[in-house]
Amino acid sequence: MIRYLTAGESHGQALVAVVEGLPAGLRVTAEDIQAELGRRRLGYGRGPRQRFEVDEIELLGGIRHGRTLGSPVSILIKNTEWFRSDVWHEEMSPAPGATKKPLTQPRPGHADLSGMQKYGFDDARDVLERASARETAARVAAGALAKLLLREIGVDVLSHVIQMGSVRSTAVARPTMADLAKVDESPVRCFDEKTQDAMIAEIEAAAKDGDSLGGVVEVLAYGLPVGLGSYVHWDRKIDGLLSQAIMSIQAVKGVEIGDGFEVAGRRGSAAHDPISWDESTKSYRRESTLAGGTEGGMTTGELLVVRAAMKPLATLNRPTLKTVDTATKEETVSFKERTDVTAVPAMGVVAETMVALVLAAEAQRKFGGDSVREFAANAAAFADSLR
Ligand code: EPS
Repeated sequence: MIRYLTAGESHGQALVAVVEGLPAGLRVTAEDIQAELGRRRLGYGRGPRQRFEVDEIELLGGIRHGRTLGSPVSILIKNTEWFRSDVWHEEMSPAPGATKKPLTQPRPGHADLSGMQKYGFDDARDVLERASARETAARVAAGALAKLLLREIGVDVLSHVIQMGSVRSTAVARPTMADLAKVDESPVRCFDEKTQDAMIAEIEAAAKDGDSLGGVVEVLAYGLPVGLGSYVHWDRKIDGLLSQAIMSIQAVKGVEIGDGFEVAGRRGSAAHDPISWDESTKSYRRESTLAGGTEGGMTTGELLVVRAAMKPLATLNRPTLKTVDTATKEETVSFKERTDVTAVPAMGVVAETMVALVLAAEAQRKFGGDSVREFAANAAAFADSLR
């Protein structure tokens, strides 16, 4: 099964992703991974760093002649920031030494203070360099491989922004894979053209005030097989696995499967997706998507709908947040850095990644196979058995 690890700090030399457990024979090019990394940098409201980070990768192992070997895939993503500035060579040097500028004004809402206390650091930089959402570039590289594997069994994962700050889209139409280019072209990755401009205005207003914004993204997975996850044990339920993966994304504070929160206020008679038989495809259908494509901890084979709510970033340009100087214990304000106004559009791409990694791992658990051919044949045989 797919397992992966990321390493690296935001202003260190590079990020690394090691992805283990992919079957042999999966077609992969550096461009496939590069394209996903490019999508993660999209979005109105990102800070100056995104203008020069290129997320250039090197494939260090596990891929030969454009195909996975079944061995761990190792991907290096250089941090342009480190290469263009001597400051970071010194500040992030692995050699013994000490910084001349410890950060001692932890930001409320960031990992800074709890991280300093937990690991015994006097400098918030020891925490923030790894807590930074820069790390998600390595996840997206791993997720690109998961998406390619899912595509072998006809599964596609995409996302769109449905809320930016207080502006929420009320459109019911959902994008399909054919619409993904259009979503990515939207400066806020919003499928609903009517709401897009209000979202941009919301970002501009927050930027003017030096403030930040959160929001909500919706991740959709099309073409899923029935039965990923399981009802038999709490730790095998697909909803639980997806929620953990989504909640692991920096600044995400809420997750919803289908219309989970809205349905809580309905009566049972109006809260479930009716089942019908489709003679043309010889398959069962759910007539609505309230449950978001899962029942009893398993995929139903319908559209998977997962939402992620992101809080506004804790680094602000202008307004100050009250904190305490950890060196003097005196009241002060959190340190200011260049920052993004919002990272919600980028978070959507990261959320796709996390969903794809969970689905790919669970598909492998169900269908097995050391080669992609074996994996796909097992998935096809299972689909046939249901007809
Ligand atoms: C981040 C702060 C900003 C973001 C960064 C995440 O970086 P910096 O402090 O270097 O300006 O741009 O995101 C990325 C670099 C990225 O690639 O996503 C933070 O504090 O989480």
